[in-house]
Amino acid sequence: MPPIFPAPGPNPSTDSVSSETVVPLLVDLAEPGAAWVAGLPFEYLPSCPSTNAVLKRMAETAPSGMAVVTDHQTAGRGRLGRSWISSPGLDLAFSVLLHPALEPARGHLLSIASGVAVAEVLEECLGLTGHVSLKWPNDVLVERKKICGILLEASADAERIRWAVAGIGLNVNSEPERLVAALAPDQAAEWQGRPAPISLKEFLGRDVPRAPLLAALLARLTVRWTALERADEVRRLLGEWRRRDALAGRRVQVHAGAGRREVVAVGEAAGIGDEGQLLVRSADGAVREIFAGDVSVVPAAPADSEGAW
Ligand code: BT5
Repeated sequence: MPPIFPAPGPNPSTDSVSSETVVPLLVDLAEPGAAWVAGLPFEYLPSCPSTNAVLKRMAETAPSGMAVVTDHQTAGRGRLGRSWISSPGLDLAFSVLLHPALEPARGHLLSIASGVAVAEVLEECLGLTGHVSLKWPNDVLVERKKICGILLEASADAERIRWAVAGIGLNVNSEPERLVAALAPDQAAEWQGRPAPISLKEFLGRDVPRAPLLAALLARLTVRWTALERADEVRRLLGEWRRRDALAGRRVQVHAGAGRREVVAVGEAAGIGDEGQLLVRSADGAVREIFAGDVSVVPAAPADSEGAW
C-alpha cells in the first residue's frame, strides 16, 4: 500500500472526501475482480447526524460495501449511547454496510478485523509502526491515546448476520483539546477513565490529506472483512491483533449488563480467543471469556499510576 505523503499545507480543494476525490483513488487500490469493495457505492453527505444511523436505514436493501461518508457529523455515536466527536472538515467519519457470511456468534470478528485494518493503514501509509495498539473491543490507540473508535451495529437471526454496519471515526487533523471541549457539560463525565484523544496531526506534527487515507482504509477493510471467510486468514488476523494488544498482561476490570454497571470480571487480560472474545485470568487462575463489555485498566497496586489510561 503506498505511503501517504505530506500534504503541501491545508488545502480544502485537495482535502475533499467527496466521491469525486475518493472513488478514483479507491478503484486504483481495490483488488481486481473483488466481489464487493467497501466504499462502492459511495455516498457523501456534507453533514448528517450519524453515518451509522443513515446507513442503518438502508441496511436491508443496499449492497455490501455501500459507504456513507460525512464532513460534519452532528450527533456522532459511540457504544451504549455515548458520543463521538469529530471536527467538521478535519477528521474522518464514515460507515460501511456488510452482509457477512458469518454466524452471529462470530460477529465479533468484524470488530477485530476493523481494528487491525485501521492499525495496518496507519502503520504502512503513515509510518506509525510501533506506535499503534488495539484496545478490546473497538479502540485504536496511538501512544495509548485513542485515535479511532469503531461502532459495529448488526441485525441477526438464529443462523446468520443479516447485515452489519461498521462505523469508523478517526481523528485526522483536529486538535484533541477541542474534541474534549466539544462535549456538552452533562456529557463531560464520558471522558473519565477512558483513553485521552489524539489525532494524526498531533502525533505527526503535520496535516494529513484525508482522501488517500480514506481510500486506503476502505481498501484494507475490504481485504480484512472478506478474509473472515477463510480459517487460515482468521488465524492470521488474530495474530495481528495479539501483537498489538494494548491490554495483554494488564490488570483490567470489565463492566457489562444494564448500563454497564455490573463488574463481571477482574484480573489480568490474557489476550483474545479464537472468536475475538477477551480472556481475563482471575487471581485463582480461572479464565473468563468476555464477549461484550467495557474494559478499563485498573492499578495492580493502589500506588501504581500505570493503571490509568
Ligand atoms: C466508540 O465508542 O469508540 C465508537 C465510535 C464510532 C464513531 C463512528 S464515526 C462514524 C460512525 N457514525 C457514528 O455515529 N458513529 C460511528 P465508545 O467505545 O463508546 O467510545 C466513546 C467514548 O470515546 C466517548 O465517551 C468519549 O470518551 C470518547 N471519544 C469521543 N469522541 C472521541 C474522539 N474523537 N477521539 C477519542 N475519543 C473520543
